[in-house]
Amino acid sequence: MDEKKKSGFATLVGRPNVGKSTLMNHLIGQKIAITSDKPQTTRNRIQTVYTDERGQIIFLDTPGIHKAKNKLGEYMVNVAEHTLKDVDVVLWLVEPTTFIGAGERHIAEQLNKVKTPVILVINKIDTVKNQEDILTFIAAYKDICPFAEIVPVSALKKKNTDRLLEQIFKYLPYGPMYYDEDTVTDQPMRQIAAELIREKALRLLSDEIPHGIAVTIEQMTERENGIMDIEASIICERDSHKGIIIGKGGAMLKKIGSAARISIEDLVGTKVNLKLWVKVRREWRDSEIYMKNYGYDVRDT
Ligand SMILES: Nc1nc2c(ncn2[C@@H]2O[C@H](COP(=O)(O)OP(=O)(O)OP(=O)(O)O)[C@@H](O)[C@H]2O)c(=O)[nH]1
Ligand SMILES: [Mg+2]
Repeated sequence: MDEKKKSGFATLVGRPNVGKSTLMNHLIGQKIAITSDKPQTTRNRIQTVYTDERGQIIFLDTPGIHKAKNKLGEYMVNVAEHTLKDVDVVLWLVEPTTFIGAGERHIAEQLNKVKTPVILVINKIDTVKNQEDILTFIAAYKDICPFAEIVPVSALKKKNTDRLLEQIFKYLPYGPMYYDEDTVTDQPMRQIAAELIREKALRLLSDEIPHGIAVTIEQMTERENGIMDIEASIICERDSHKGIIIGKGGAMLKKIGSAARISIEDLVGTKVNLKLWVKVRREWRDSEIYMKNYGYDVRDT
C-alpha cells in the first residue's frame, strides 16, 4: 500500500439545476452525467472516478433536492439525501446569490445532522458581473452551516476547479485506491446510452413534457463489423405528449434520434444504428412497478 496516496468519496448535492452534473463531468474530464437547463435532469446516483498522482476521488452525482410531487421525486430526493452519511466529504453546490430560500435551508438542515465535512461550492461565478459580490454570497452562507471550506467556481467556464480538487483531497483519508486508474464510472454502457437519449429529448422538447419521460434500451447488440444496433423506447405519460415527441411527420423523433446517435457514437467509438419508439404509460412516475422497470428501484435508495 502506498501510504502517501489518498482515496475516498465525495458527493455532489444541491437544488436542481445548480450545475452538479456539469461540474462532475468537468472534474473527471468526461461526459458521463447528462445535463440540461431543465431542473431535475439527474434521477439516479451516478458514480465516477477521478485519479491523479495525489490519489483517487470517487464522485457521486445526485438528483437535485426538491419538494417531491410524485413517487419518482421522492425516490430522487432519497437517493440524494442517502449519500450524505457514507462519504468522506460533501460538496454542496449553490447558485451565486445572497438569497437563501426554503430549499437551501432544508439542505442545510440535512447537512447539520451529519458529521461529514461540507465544502460549499458557489457555482456559476462566470455569471457574476462584479466579482466582489462573491464575498457577499460567502457572507450570506457562512453561518447557515459549519463549512469546512467555501470555494467559488464556474463549472461551465472551468474556473477555480483545480482549487476545488485540492480542497477535496484535503478531506480524504490516506489509503489504497478503490478502482484501477482507468475506471471512469460504474454506469453500464446501456444506462449511459439511455441517459443520452433522455438528454436530447430534454433539450429538444418544451418544458412540460421532459419531466414525464423515461428511456429504456430494449436491445443493444454489436455486429461483426462493429456497428452497434440499439433499439430504445421513450416513455411518456399522455397520448398528447406522444404526439409532440414524435412531431409532424416524425420530425421531432428524428431530431432526438440523430442527436442521440452522435453522442452515443462518441461514447462507444463505433457507428450506431438507433431505432426509437414512443410509448405511453399513464402516471408511471407514481407507479413503483413502472419506475423499477425504467431503472428507478425504490429499494435501492
Ligand atoms: N453560466 C453557467 N451555467 C452553468 C454552470 N454550471 C452549469 N451551468 C448550467 O446550468 C444548467 C444545469 O446544469 P446541470 O449540470 O444539469 O445541473 P444539475 O445540478 O446537475 O441539475 P439536476 O440534475 O437537475 O439536479 C445547465 O444549463 C448548465 O449548462 C456554470 O458554471 N456557469
Ligand atoms: Mg444533474
